[in-house]
Amino acid sequence: MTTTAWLPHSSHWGAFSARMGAAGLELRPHPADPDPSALLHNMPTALNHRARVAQPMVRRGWLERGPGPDARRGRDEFVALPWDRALDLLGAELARVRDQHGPGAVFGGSYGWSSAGRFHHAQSQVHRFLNTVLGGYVRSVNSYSAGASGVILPRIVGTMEDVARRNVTWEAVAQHSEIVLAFGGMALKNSAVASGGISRHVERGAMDQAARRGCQFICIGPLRDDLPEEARAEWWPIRPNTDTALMLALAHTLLAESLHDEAFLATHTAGWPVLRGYLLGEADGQPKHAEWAAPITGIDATRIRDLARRLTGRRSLITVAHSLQRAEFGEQPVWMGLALAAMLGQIGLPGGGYHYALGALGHTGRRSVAVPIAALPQGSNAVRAFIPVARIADMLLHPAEGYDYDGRSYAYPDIRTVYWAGGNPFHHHQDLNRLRRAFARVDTLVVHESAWTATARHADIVLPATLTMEREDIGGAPTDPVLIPMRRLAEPFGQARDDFAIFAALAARLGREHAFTESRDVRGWLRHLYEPTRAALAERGLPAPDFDGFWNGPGLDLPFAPDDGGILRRFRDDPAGQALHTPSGRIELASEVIAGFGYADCPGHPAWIAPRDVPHAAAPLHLVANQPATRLHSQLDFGATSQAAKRRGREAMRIHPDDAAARGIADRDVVRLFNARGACLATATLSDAVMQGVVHLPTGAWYDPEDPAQDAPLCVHGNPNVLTRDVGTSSLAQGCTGQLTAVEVERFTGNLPPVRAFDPPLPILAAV
Ligand code: PGD
Repeated sequence: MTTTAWLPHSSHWGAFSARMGAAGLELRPHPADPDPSALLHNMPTALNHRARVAQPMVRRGWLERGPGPDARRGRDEFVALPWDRALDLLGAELARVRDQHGPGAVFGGSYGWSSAGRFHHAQSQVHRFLNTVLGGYVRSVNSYSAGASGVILPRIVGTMEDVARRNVTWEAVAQHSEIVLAFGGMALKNSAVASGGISRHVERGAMDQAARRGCQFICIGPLRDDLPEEARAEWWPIRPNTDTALMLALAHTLLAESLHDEAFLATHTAGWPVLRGYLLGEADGQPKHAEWAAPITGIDATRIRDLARRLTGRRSLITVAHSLQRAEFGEQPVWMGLALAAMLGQIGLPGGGYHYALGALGHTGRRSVAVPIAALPQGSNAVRAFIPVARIADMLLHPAEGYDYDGRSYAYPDIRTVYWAGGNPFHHHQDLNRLRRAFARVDTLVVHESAWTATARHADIVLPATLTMEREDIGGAPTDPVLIPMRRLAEPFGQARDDFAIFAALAARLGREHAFTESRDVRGWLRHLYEPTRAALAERGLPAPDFDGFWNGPGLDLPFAPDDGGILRRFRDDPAGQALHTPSGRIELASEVIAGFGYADCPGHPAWIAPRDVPHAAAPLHLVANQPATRLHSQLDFGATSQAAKRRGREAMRIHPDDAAARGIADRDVVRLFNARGACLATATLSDAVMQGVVHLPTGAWYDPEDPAQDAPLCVHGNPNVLTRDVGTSSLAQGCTGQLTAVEVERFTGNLPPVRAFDPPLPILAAV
């Protein structure tokens, strides 16, 4: 397929247009984008990469011995099968599990970011298939992004949508904020990405505009570049996972010096006397003053008190990054950040108050689109069982065992089949050696993938999926002002098929094709999903072309709703009439409901609970394992931007020059990171943008075990999730704690093993 016409398309990291030239795919970003993402350049090289899955594959052991637990997953041979045979086998296996064990034995949580289109969204496709064809599945709730905050925020202030999306906008920051205290920073690599698509990256410009006006940005965190240069920020290095102690000390100073807004606390909050008593140490005898926090955080007490004073008498904004809650007791900084903002009394004012996760994604700090954007309906799920998403290995390893979550006790279901499309657990989950043991226990693991990720390598049945560029779709997000006709840019690789086509063929084998497809083909679905947007535009008297007009255009402009400050502005202005949906109708600085759960790891008010996963003699460094800057999670790790940032073919780990010198490590040395759970190689980059005592290895390098037959093989490529802990944030939310752990690092002196993560597994056998 070669076309000289530039055709529109979209991705989570940016809308663009492309054409297929003689030298391959050429891309140009959306013309309205002031700051396009370099992640776009991962796309062209992906189309024909050797890492692509070319045809259906079935693991040899599964083919020969049938379904059942098998420790050979991840190191067995694969057999290439024709589509019809692979689908027949899978259809029969799904029918077996449904008939013998019921749909409650199928885990279809299938967590993952998938791709940007509204229709081919793989997670929605797999959920719709399991609901309409099998009768349901065990689902997962919450996300790896916001596991703790997603549970606690609704109990203390409002939903994620209201607190992280429809809250302080970047326009308001640019115009009104005077001091922004950013716990965990607001790194542009995170806001470059918005699920569903983004046509304008505005964050750099907004911070630049604010800083030029005199707004002071302060980055609290172990990495200096978690705020961009344009913010002209002060960097306050802090010992990882001690932000709650700093927040408490800032709050204590405000209280001790009567700088807090007593009137706002009286009219807009509940539980202030409980929090005040805790700050003063009434029950535990320990006032949470700056001297108390200094040795915990590593920040001098005088500076803490000065910072508290600087926050008052001006428009202050407190932001708390997702990263802080992706750690042990991650609920606490989310709650205490809100409490600190409440004490400052600015919540609901333009550019002021509290914005959880501002800059965590390109959705945050945006106005909402005023017309609906349809998504694929998923049908209804007859299975009630669920797990908090990051508890997957616990579920597979401990069927029927009990666990606590959000005030109730549950038992893990007994899972026989795991079905994954659009996610990569060998990227997103923690303690990967434990995950391997967990996946060894199921009867069948099915994966739809475009490339040989480690998840595909551990599957029994691998079905080759198209990349978004190889299909037609509609791109749009509720925070972006353009609906994009995503035109097909290339022919499918090898025998790859769309997830929809795969599920339609399986549904036919299970006698439920119409229930799944509703007798629509892809174009039929796109027309159907476009209609609500068109109708709403027409109703407002705005340009509303029919589907063909939209499809042949460059993208349809969508109106934004006004920047009204969301629920917090309304609540500020009218606390009785616009009460919050919390038990008290107010911001809860203490929660009787949470206190009633009786959890020691999440008490009834924000509290300092010393983390257990901290550096010690055998693992003396903090590891920060955060989002990468050169790819989205693990997607297209073989693409040009991601590859250009690797050093000696491995992921780059940043280390402070003093920590490197103490270990005899030089820039570009290959190093081994290790702890009791696992080990990986990476290449050292010496940098004083990382505080001493901390090393930084982002997530997303594809897991590449040197010898998969071992229990805890060395990952030769640099996936930090071989090191992280698979433990929930607390009994309240059971969120993922992958952001931080403790490690040691040494120069690697052995024979350097090759990186094989992007080579297809060998041998691949032909079917007999
Ligand atoms: P991705 O790499 O985006 O990671 O975890 P997630 O699983 O979402 O995986 C998406 C997969 O879907 C890719 O393999 C891609 O090829 C595939 N895919 C894309 N489009 C399609 C499609 O159309 N069809 C099919 N069948 N497949 C498709 C991300 C998760 O990781 C997240 S959201 C967070 S916030 C967490 N962050 C951290 C962290 O900070 N630290 C650690 N240690 N661990 C984390 N894990 C989490």
